[in-house]
Amino acid sequence: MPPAITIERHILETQRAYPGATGDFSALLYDIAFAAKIISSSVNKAGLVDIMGLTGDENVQGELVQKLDELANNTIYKALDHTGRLCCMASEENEGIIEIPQRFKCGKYVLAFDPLDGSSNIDANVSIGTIFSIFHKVSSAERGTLEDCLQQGRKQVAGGYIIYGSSTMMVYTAGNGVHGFTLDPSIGEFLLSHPNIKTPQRGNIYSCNEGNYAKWENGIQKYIDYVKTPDKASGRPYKSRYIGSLVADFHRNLLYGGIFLYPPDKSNPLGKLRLLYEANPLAFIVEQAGGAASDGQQDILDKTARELHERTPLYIGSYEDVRDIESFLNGTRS
Ligand code: AHM
Ligand code: MG
Repeated sequence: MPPAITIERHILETQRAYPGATGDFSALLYDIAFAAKIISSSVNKAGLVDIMGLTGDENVQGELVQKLDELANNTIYKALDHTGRLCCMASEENEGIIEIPQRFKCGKYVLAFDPLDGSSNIDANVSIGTIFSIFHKVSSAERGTLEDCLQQGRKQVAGGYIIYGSSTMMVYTAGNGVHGFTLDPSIGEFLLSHPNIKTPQRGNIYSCNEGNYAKWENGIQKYIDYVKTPDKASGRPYKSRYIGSLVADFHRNLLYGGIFLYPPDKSNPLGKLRLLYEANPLAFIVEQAGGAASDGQQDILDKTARELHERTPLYIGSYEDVRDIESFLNGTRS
């Protein structure tokens, strides 16, 4: 039996390729994995909240009654605020940047995250996830500033997600391939289960909220009509798969091949998803896996956010499929 490779060992072995590395970055990834284990344990107990509430145990009830996305947000913050590795954080749950308390040292990295994406699915036991992105601090300020958060996607040092599904997995890239780890709950360790993930150049799955079809621009409607039109030679019709939980939809398509779309529509002119902590890290992962991510005009990683919660249209997945949708959007195909 080959030796089990823990996420810690994998991160440390990768670090050896960078002789000047201080270990801060490795430790930061490991801190995120630690927070993910705590969140995973809370997510797995989500259905028990009411049952346990009946016992009248204030402690347990007090902890579990906290909304899970709030709990996930606090867990990540508390796992990282004191480490001296971050200069600031940005979260979907906080309007402004999250400062590192004055009593703690400031570090050289920035963390942007969506603590619990798709959390409206929790009550139905549907997979949800945490998404994160890491940048270097670039401002000359003593502590982190907005400038440190609003960097071009290509400047990311790492991007990743944790999926709380039938098992819990952490998938990340630091620019040297995409690696996936599955949590073994019996020993509390993430073990390398998906080394060097590559996504098919073309898939046969499309994932979108097709209920919005009538609100989409013509190019998107035509693309959707196209993938549904049978043509055996090019593998159409595509299969429609939509969970409504970005991490879960993205993860499935990454492994099987396909495209995820969240286009703009009349009520959301920039779409729904956020550039900094949803689109950017997944775009980094998909490019490293051989796929592509676009907003219809340009690659997601070429964009620079102008505000923390900036939204972006998102077309992400297999390379050929993303280029197809761009050609429908720019009118070279119809
Ligand atoms: P959230 O950040 O409020 O959880 O919303 C993001 C979620 C994504 O997980 C998912 O892709 C999308 O919203 C689904 O939106 P819709 O219900 O419009 O299809
Ligand atoms: Mg989200």
